[in-house]
Amino acid sequence: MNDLVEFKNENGIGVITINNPPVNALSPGVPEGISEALDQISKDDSVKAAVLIGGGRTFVAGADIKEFGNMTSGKPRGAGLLPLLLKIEDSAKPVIIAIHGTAFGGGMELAMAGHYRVAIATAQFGQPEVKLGLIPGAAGTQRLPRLAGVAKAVDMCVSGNPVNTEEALKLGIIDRIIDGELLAGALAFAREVAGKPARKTRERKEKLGNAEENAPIFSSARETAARKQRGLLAPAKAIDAVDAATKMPFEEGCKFEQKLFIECLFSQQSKSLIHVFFSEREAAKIPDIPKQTNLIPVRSAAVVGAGTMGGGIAMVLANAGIPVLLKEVDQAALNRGLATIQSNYANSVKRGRFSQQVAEERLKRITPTLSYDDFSNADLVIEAVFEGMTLKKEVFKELDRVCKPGAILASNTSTLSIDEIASATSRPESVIGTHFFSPANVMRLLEIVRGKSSSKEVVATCMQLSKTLGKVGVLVGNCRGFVGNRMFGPYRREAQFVVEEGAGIEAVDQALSDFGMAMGPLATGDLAGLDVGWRIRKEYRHLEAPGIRQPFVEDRLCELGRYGQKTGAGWYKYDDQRRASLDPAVSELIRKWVDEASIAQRQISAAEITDRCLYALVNEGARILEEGIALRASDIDIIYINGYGFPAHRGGPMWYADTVGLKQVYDRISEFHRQHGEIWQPAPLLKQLAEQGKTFAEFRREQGATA
Ligand code: 3H9
Repeated sequence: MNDLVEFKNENGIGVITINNPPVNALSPGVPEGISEALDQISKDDSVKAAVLIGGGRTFVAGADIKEFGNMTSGKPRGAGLLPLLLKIEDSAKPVIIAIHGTAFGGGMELAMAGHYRVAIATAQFGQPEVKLGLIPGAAGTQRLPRLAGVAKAVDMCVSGNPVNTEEALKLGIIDRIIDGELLAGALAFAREVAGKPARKTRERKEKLGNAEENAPIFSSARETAARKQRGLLAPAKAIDAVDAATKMPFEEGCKFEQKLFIECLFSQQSKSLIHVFFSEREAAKIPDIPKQTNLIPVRSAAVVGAGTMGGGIAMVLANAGIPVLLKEVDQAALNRGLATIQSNYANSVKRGRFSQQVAEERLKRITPTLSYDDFSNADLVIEAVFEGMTLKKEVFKELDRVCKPGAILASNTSTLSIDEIASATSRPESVIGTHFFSPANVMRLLEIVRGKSSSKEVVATCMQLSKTLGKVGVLVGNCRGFVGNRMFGPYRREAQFVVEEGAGIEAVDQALSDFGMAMGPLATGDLAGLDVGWRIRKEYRHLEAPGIRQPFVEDRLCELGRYGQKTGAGWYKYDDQRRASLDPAVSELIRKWVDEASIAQRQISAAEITDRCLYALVNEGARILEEGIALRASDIDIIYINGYGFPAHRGGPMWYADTVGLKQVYDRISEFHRQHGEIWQPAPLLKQLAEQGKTFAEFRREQGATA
């Protein structure tokens, strides 16, 4: 055996334990170790059955993803795993797989090769490969339909979502739930089945259905995947592979799966999604804040402002079990805020997300108030009032007066300086930005803005809190708009410029939507409210350099009261169901305005639209990276994927630029610079990396920003 796999003979039952922390991934050495243990079991007459179990916190979370990330050619280990799975299945002595934690990906495939599976109640079972742009590559698409049936196998392989123990038992994925200690239960089970004939999963056919039953399952899955997983390769291939299981003998089905798996593995989409997987985890690591930094216990919270953001934030806290005070200035505003919260919870119950009882418990954790009186108990206060510096400073002055020493004073500002807000208090070390995204109870992103005085404890607590709240926390530095909104400015600026230069409104949104953005930039403006940006632009107008071209259409639309969806009109017009349609009046107005401004009109291709918008993001991202506002390029990617609808299969804007090649991106930006002037000045870091033939990802490593 080796260090990764341990073997013991427990009174006639061979126990094989995988010890590859943290998640027992099938790294090199693990399959080999299991194989050697099986050899011993087969040779030893005193052993009547085997139990395969994971040491530590889980069974097996899959193949070792680190091995996949950089693969461009060669034979992936998935292919190497197949013979081991056959060896397990062909073992003359029954192999019982004992599962706790997760049996995911290759772990699930390993489990399905056993003759029996037993699990504790909290275990999870899944084929999440699709989330990495892959399909199962070790016969998962062939064995799962044989155990769970075709429809469920398609669902699990295409959605990547796991099932719990109870469902796994119902589906036939497992044979027994173990109530007490897993190993003891598995050993008892092994003694029951030892010596009896055991079935091989690959020989089972009873759940494979027939062509007539299966056809609608596959066609509806294909149609849903094309709609819901737009632009992704893996879901369709997963369906094809399960389809093959119903039509081909097992061995042929495995070969077919292998071919599709390899196509996915060497695709750019998979590399991008694997980048996203590791980047999300890396974002949690802050180089100068060690893991053992003291955390401030957050047992109670308060939110100032019961508007859309404040109400949403209160719900997020309440959902995580944290009691929260919700403060407004007058009863009417408080009532409005509470009514929205109540209706949001009622909708969730209606949609079956949770029960009425859960909704009531959550609602009970939110205590409305008109005063700061009870704030002295709060461990964390989040301010979510109107976006204006004067008002924010007034609130923080008051918080400084009423809150206990050590309480975290956070602002949900999306653009304003955290340092200036902190200056209104006598304790800037306790002040930090927690920038939630709308709707706060839905969006996963939380930008955590570190002020120049924010203490390490406060930063570490907020990073940890993001996990408790089910968010992806990304630490950013203090500057106007931080990372997300600072980059969003140039992106939306270019979307407007191309319209001013002759592109159609729908053409702009379509181009970015075809690229994979969840929504086009103009439609996004209408959704968020055009007035938000308008107010911010007015606040900062005095800082603009004179003579720099500014987009004007949105300001004019706002002057006409067209704020977007909420007023029934913005770039588009909306019916009472908020369905958008093009408004010829807007197109006419724009043509009139651009004529008055003497902006030459021309045909603009979809490629130019996407380059203009996306490279504007990238150029600003490069400045942000160079200034250290983001710790690493991948943090910017995570912000854009989770907060701005950037397609994960493109890896985020900085990763996308790396895949295009920074030299090509730099050349195109230089071309825009020549055509459109100062506003397109290439970021110095982009120029430098392009000249050195390097990537943004490499810059991150060279700067030592990773932990
Ligand atoms: C596959 O199996 C293909 C096969 O079909 C065919 C070929 C055999 N590999 O998420 P956490 C690391 S594809 C390597 O923070 P949690 C992770 O990076 C795979 N490393 O913990 C992190 O490292 P660090 C299919 C992995 O408790 C640490 O473990 N499987 C892997 O919140 C802790 O992770 C999947 O897609 C891995 N497979 O969640 C499952 N998994 O501490 C992917 C984790 O240095 N994994 N790490 O930052 C997950 O979904 C979650 O990690 C899991 C634990 C639910 C398991």
